[in-house]
Amino acid sequence: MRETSPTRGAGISDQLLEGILRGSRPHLARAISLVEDGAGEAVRLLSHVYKRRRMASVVGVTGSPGVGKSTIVNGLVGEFRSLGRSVGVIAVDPTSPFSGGAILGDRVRLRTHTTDDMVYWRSLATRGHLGGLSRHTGDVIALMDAYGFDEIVVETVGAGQSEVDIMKYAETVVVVLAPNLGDDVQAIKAGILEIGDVFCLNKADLPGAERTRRDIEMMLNLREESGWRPPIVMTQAHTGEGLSELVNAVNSHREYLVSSGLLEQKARQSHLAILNEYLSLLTVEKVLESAQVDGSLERALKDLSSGNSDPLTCASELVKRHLT
Ligand SMILES: Nc1nc2c(ncn2[C@@H]2O[C@H](COP(=O)(O)OP(=O)(O)OP(=O)(O)O)[C@@H](O)[C@H]2O)c(=O)[nH]1
Ligand SMILES: [Mg+2]
Repeated sequence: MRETSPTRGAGISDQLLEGILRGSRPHLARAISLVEDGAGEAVRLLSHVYKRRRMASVVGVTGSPGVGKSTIVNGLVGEFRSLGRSVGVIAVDPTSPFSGGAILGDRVRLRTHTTDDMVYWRSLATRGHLGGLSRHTGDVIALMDAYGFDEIVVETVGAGQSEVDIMKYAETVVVVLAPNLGDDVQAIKAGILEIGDVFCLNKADLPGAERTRRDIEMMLNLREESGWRPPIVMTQAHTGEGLSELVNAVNSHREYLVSSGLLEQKARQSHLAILNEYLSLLTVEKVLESAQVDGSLERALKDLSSGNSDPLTCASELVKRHLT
């Protein structure tokens, strides 16, 4: 049966919610666009969606540009499908602050499984949001979860420190590395080591793979002891080699989270992150709005340009004035 598209106008959030819960793809697509556009109806929709979460497993895939993240995500989709699990994929694209368009306009999009009903791909633009994730990532995960995907895979822009963001939403973070990338060793040192639950050494067909594996191993030895020792899985994502081992490693980590009780802690972390996003959004909006009305914003801007005050003082005065 052909699925009808949601119509415009009043009651759109109710229509979309109903469609999503019934598993309608066009409704899910429309809802994600609504959320991305920051439309007013999105707020109402999300308030219902967050109550209808089914708790899909969320896997984050992160790493430097070009290490093979998309190829791996593509392979993971295939592996999950062979286990009978449905998959929603979110790929976060970097957006140029100048053009508003994707920087990597000519990037190869690896999307097989496009005719598979149980797989859905969606790109989100970061739109200048600090960090490698779109501001809406948490909301889109909630939408895909309410829709009923068993697995949600998020590929993030590999942009150094910002990769840390993915931790807020993913239960399992796969850090992808490739042999002989001097930068990667730097990245490991810069904190990426702490965020990996599973390390994937991709492009294992290239020379130097074994040495890089030992480097990662050594750095993992320096990591603080915990109940989970992140495995290093060697893959050749372009041929599919090692991908089932990668899925096994992800599943083992999941089992560990459940048996150790850490899963609950992760959920709290993710709720806190989303709450944080909304708190910042709402408080900034409120302060700016009322500061505009009573002229205190204008005064602050004047003080700044005349050098009579500094941004930190101005901001705390505005917060004191308008938030209490
Ligand atoms: N030799 C080799 N090449 C690979 C392997 N996996 C992926 N590639 C190639 O590496 C290139 C980059 O792969 P992508 O999957 O686009 O990498 P990415 O990390 O998603 O890239 P960005 O999203 O642009 O950061 C492509 O040409 C792939 O075909 C591998 O295991 N070995
Ligand atoms: Mg990619």
